[in-house]
Amino acid sequence: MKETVNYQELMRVWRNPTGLASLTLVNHKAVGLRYIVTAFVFFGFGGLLALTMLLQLSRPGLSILSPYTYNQFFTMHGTTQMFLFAVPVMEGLGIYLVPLMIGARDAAFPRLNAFGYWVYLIAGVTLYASLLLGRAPDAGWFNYVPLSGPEYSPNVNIDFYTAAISFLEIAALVAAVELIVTIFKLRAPGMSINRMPLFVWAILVMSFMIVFAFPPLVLGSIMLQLDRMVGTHFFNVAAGGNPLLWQHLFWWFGHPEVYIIAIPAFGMISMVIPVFARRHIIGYLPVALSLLTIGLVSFGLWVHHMFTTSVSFLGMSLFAAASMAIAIPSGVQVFAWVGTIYESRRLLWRTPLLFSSGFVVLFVLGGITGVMVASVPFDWQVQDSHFVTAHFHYVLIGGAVFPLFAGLYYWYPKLTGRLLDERLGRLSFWLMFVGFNVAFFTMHYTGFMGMPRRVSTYMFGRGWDTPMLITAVGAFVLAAGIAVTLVAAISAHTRPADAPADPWGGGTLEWATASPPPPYNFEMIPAVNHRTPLWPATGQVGPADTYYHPRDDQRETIGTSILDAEPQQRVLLAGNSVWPVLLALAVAITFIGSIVTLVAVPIGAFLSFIAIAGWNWPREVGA
Ligand code: HEM
Ligand SMILES: [Cu+2]
Repeated sequence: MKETVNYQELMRVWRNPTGLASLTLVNHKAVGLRYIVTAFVFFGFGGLLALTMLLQLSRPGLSILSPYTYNQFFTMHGTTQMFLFAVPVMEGLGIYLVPLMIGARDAAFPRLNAFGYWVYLIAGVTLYASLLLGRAPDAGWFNYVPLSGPEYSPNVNIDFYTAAISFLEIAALVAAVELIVTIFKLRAPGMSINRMPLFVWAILVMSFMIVFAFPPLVLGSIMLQLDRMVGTHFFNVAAGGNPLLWQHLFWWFGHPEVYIIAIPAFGMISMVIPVFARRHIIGYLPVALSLLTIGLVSFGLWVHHMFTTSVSFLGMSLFAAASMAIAIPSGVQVFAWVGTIYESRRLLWRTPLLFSSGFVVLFVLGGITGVMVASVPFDWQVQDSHFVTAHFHYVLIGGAVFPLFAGLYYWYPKLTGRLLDERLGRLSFWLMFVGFNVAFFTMHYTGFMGMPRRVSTYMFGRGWDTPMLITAVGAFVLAAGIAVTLVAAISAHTRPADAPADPWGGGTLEWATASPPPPYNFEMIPAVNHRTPLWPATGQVGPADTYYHPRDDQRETIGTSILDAEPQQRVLLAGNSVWPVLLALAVAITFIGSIVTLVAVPIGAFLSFIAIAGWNWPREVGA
């Protein structure tokens, strides 16, 4: 039975302030949207850098970019796409969708959420400011020492890298912590861990991976910053330091990073395919377990990025074997997706399914070249060539951007109340799919022909000019495809927001509330007794008829037990506050200020202390 809901109170308590006061809002949907939109803006910037690079390489001997600028461009491109686009966009989607999927009114720590966003924004703007100043990082996205050390890079460029990256990763870490607690403690009563939507599983695994992968990166960049600024010798051979230490710290983070991006993408595909195949996914349990396995095993692969260093043969063999083994849990997922499509009796070929199928094809291809480069002698041949660039774009664009577009077309009505145009969606898909393959399949060949990555130009007569021209043309077609989706997204907003709550017939809880959802998500929290509570085939219509009713006059949701989701407590959630943005600014002074002067560090630390005190100042409940 439903109790009466006091909508007036709900709206008052959950209101999102507008204008300047919107700096204070903390609601997970507002913060999630900010993450997603900001990440796509950075994706656009990173894409423009890539197009300029390929324009430069389309003919031999061009001088659109000087070698010095070219170095900044590929470094900023890689850094942008990995740190400012791929990870934040996945976290943003998690922040937006997870509370809806698990039937909570907000995430566990709304203020921390908002704080993370501001940190991310400031770090991104700082990196792009360095590019505008012509002083962007230029030692590649993995920033190897000794090239990036004080001796060979005395300029400020690398300081931007070390300061901005260690600062930025605070954002990734707080979002991860916040998502883990939300998933463990705020699931609707009855949503035991084996009933969680697969996307929630994926976000859980991703978040744990972030918690284990990012601290070594932060540590490494702080150590490098100390080498550069106060003359420590962590990486300085002459003084007993070790440059390989940087590679270990970086790739301990860097390899899992690829899966930190790919796992949420897998999760999205596992949500989209069943809805358009009109059946449950085949092998829910193996799929969930293989997500976990990939997460674990991916921490044992990092040395495959170091096959051309002095690591022992035994070590290399072990890491090569582990790198090949990860194809197994990845394969489990592929079989589940293909099987689900194959077993469907009523496939709905809409844009989300198109992008999902395109993903499966590209991901398999990227996986195959991955197994190839996991073989040590093969890697020795293609190391640092365009073959590697081709391989990792198959994994990153095929394995993350395509699923992201599938997810975008699928959840856009939930996020905005507007469906994206189907014809534009198809056009966008085909342009992207064809353009991508023309560009990057060709790159494998150029790599075999010996074209090294990270060169700003090359000479006539190497046999690279025709394939590079084809690659450039393909990249522009890919970009045109992305632009079509941008047009679709903008034109959707010229139409009224009239999307129904569940336009695709989805089965999970995010479709049980309006599109877009009200700020409090659910007036009552439904009790769940099935993996797809909205699908009637299981003998029940709609969410179970038991509801839990948190209070309407304060920000409240239901806390449940970790495994079985038995209702345990009412959880009081924090409201809007100015302190998250102020704390982000104070921490920014510490990190970003250190580029200019080390005095900024104690000043920033002191201001952070004040902001943390303000954040925790006792206040009235419900205020
Ligand atoms: C939008 C289409 C894209 C195009 C046309 C493109 C093109 C390129 C090219 C040509 C390079 C090699 C530059 C060189 O070595 O001289 C490169 C490097 C790279 N790309 Fe992309 N890329 C795209 C999207 C992405 C995405 C979405 C990601 C990650 C999620 C990504 C990650 C990287 C990384 C990590 C590097 C290595 C940078 C370095 O060497 O430090 N790219 N890209
Ligand atoms: Cu790797």
